[in-house]
Amino acid sequence: MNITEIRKDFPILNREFKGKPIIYLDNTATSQKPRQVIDALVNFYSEHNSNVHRGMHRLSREASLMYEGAHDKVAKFVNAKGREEIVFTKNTTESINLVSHSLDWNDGDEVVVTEMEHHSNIIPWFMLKSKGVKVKFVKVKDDGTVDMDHLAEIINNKTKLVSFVHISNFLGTINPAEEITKIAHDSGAKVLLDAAQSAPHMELDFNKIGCDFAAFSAHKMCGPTGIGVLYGRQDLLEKMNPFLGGGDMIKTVDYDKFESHVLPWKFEAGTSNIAGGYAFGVTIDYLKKIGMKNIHNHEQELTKYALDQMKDLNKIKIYGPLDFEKRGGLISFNVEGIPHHDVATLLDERENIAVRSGYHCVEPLHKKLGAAGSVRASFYLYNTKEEIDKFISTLKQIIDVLG
Ligand code: 7TS
Repeated sequence: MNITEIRKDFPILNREFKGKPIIYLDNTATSQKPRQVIDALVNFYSEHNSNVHRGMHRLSREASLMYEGAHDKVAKFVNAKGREEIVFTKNTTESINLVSHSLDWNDGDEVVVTEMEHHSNIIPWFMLKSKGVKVKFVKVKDDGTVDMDHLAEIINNKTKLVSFVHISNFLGTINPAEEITKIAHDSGAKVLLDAAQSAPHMELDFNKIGCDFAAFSAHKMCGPTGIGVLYGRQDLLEKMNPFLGGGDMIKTVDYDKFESHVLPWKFEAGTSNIAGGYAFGVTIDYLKKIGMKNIHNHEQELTKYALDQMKDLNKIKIYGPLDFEKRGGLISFNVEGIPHHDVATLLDERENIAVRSGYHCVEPLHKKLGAAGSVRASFYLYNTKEEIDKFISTLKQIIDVLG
């Protein structure tokens, strides 16, 4: 993997502030976009723009094929059966909300999530309270991994769904997706995998993992904002009611009834983000050309490189597993005596280093760990060891002066 060549694909990496380059380490929030994806958006609007599934004219047929073809590319990328298992949504959040709205809930049903979930995988289940649905949390152990004994303890025949994050956007932990799925299935529960942080960074095979649903966002994997995916097993999606009603999701409508369209269009009501969807297909081509295994290996190398140095720094508390092989390419930490927002602001002011600070939408676990927030550095395919060196040396300076 030639990082120098890859970096040339990302125009934003040429930007400078005060004569110095940007060091973008906020990839967990959103990734940067390669020229190929930006060009795809421009090309769609310049040459092919039209609504899909609505016109007999050539432009509409062309746009429909481009938009539909992107579903096929995503299906292959995650080893789904085909486009019928791939619903385009707005983002991971909408995908999870689609499942919470469309599954058939009964009073007393339980949803099991882990203590390390993003708010997007907590709030949609809390919102089912009026239907009598209860949310249970699996404990996270001191080493930042899921307590599998506790999981087995709290799952029972009332558990309708186990919904968990594949790679934590706070701890970085890679959860044992196949193992958790098996435990859930053995007790008759369905499984939703929050793949927002795994789909961009590793090879994924939803069929092998065995999950019933999975959610992820294009914008975290070099794609445009406003496009997300809900993967769902075809037999389950067939039985579920549509989340939104309107144009394009119906086969027939009368004054007293309607019949839903075939999958996946049944869940894609109204005019979709057509250009974004098409450009997402181009994004998948881009990632596949580089190779997901190569991307994962590169990030693990960067993570090991950064962790090894950070472990030796004074006054630093690192969250999540210390073994780089058990985590994705992100490191959340705090510096004793310096508020997290101050660390982030100083990194930015001194060397244009973009990191995130705050709760990262994982407020309950921060509170459980006694943290009012944390600083998070997160890596992607275009980051280099030189950037990590700059990040570490600047962090050291900040600690020396203020810590
Ligand atoms: N799940 C996980 C694990 C995430 O990291 C995020 C976004 C989401 C769900 C929601 O994704 P969205 O595309 O619907 O917004 N995480 C972050 C973050 O860590 N910083 O900003 C967004």
